[in-house]
Amino acid sequence: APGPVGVSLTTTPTLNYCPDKSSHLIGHLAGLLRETTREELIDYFPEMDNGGRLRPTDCAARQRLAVIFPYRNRYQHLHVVLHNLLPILKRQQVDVTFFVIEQSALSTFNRGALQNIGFLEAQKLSSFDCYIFHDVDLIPLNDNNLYRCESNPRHFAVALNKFNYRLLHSNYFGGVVGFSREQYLKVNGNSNLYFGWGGEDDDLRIRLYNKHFKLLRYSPDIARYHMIKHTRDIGNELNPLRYSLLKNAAARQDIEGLNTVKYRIVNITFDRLYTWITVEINTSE
Ligand code: UD2
Ligand code: MN
Repeated sequence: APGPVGVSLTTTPTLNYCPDKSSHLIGHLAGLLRETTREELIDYFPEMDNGGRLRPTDCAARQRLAVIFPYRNRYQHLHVVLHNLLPILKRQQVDVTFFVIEQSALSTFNRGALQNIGFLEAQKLSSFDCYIFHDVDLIPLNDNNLYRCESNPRHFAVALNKFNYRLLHSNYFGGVVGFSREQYLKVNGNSNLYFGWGGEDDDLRIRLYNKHFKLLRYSPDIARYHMIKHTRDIGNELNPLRYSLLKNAAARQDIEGLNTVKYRIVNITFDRLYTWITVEINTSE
């Protein structure tokens, strides 16, 4: 059977393909909020392969998914979210590999650049069909929110507890978003110019519209998340340049982004739960 439209197939199955929709889904979920650790999760999910890959054992997934977490100093959030995601993705019969892209402490946080780095580094290690960029503090509350790529980019985090489970506005593109490999290349990834909080998600949505993509969303009932309560991190202060950068987001799209991201790898660890990549981001553009 062929894969979904617009998504190339890179797995060579020996098993039959998984059904289009898994029969194991249960719908609404309460969300597990209790704190956990890496060690506990390794015990709970012995089927994880080194580097943080989970895949169905009884069928061949149609896509290989990379989940990319832009990350710094959020150990608790990361592991609580993984504790929630792993059973969901198991039931969805997804072939997923988790990447933690950690920005070293030297510079202001840059979520867009980290997402670009995650894409490039994941691609160096294996061939993925689908990339989901995931805030480290968002817990899915319905397993019908399928973690896969389709003919257009998807906004997964539509309805959040912090916005009373309503879509903030029709252009909102924060939290969790998904692109096929081809889609991410076409939009030239994220802008690398947004240091600190805000704007980078709007920039990415402008890029997507500018390349004539549509934005896919499930209903708020399905695309529902709990954001773990937190304050703003040190080193991720409100970005005062965000509005002026957004003004020429479209004009910059092809000359600044995935094709210009500058970074230095500090360390790569292939852990049982994730591939953990620590990077230094160049601030002198
Ligand atoms: C919103 C968006 C987020 C992003 C951000 C503005 C939602 C649900 N999320 O998040 O996608 O657009 O606004 O930049 O609307 N992080 C770290 N360490 C840090 C700082 C950030 O790991 O020191 C990562 C982590 O994955 C976090 C994400 O960056 O979830 C976004 O940062 P946030 O959670 O502090 O910002 P928030 O909740 O306002
Ligand atoms: Mn958050």
